[in-house]
This record gives sequence, C-alpha cells and structure tokens, in this order.
Amino acid sequence: MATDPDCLFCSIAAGSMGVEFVYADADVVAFRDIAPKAPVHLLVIPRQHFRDVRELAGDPAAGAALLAGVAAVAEQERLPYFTTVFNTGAESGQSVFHVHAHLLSGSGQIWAHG
Ligand code: DGP
Repeated sequence: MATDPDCLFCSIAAGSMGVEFVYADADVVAFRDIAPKAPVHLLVIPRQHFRDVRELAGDPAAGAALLAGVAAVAEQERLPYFTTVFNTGAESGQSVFHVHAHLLSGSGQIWAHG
C-alpha cells in the first residue's frame, strides 16, 4: 500500500498523530475535522495515499472503498442526511493533498446549485 511519509493524513491514518478515529476499516479511516463547518463535520480518507480524486479515479476499487466508507460512517453515526465534498486543487480550497471526503451534516441543506 502506497503511503507518503511527508503526508499529514497518511500519518493520521497510520495512527501516529493520536487523532481519534470515529470509524476505521481495512481501507479507510474517519475522524473529526479540526475546524468544523457544520455540527457534524468528519473527514473520510483512504489509508493509501492518493493526492486527489483525479488520482483516486485511477484505482476504482479504492474509490469504491472510500465511498463505501462514507456510507458506513453515515450509517454508524445515524445521519439521516449528509453532504459530501471533495475539494480538488488549491484553487478549490484543497489544503491537504491526500484525498478526503468532507462529510457534513446537522444544519440542514449545506449546498445548493442554481
Ligand atoms: P481541504 O481544505 O478540503 O483540503 O480540507 C482539509 C481539512 O483538514 C480542513 O477542513 C482542516 C482539516 N485538517 C487539517 N489538519 C488537520 C489535523 O491535523 N487534524 C484534523 N482533525 N483535521 C485537520
């Protein structure tokens, strides 16, 4: 499994940062965002290092595992609804270059288009 010794989220996934996991399985871990933007704001990340969703798309099994992890976290936390965000690229606001799903809930509709 590819990991990056210089990546913060690889270190978190490895358990070496002391961050409490809300959820963990063989492929993903989930933990609370340090700067929550909603009453529930979790980050779901693969244990393996992928820079962003573009890179993750090159490994469909890993992509499916990450989405399954999002669903598993939502079920475990009994979230009746949630919004999932993947910032991709610094201009979008991505600040950690290890792909992560923001899982937000608890304050109604968070994003709408149109
Ligand atoms: P993004 O901007 O999409 O790359 O989101 C990165 C998120 O990661 C941001 O909302 C803050 C969070 N974050 C950064 N460093 C840490 C950390 O050390 N611990 C935790 N729990 N969250 C972090």
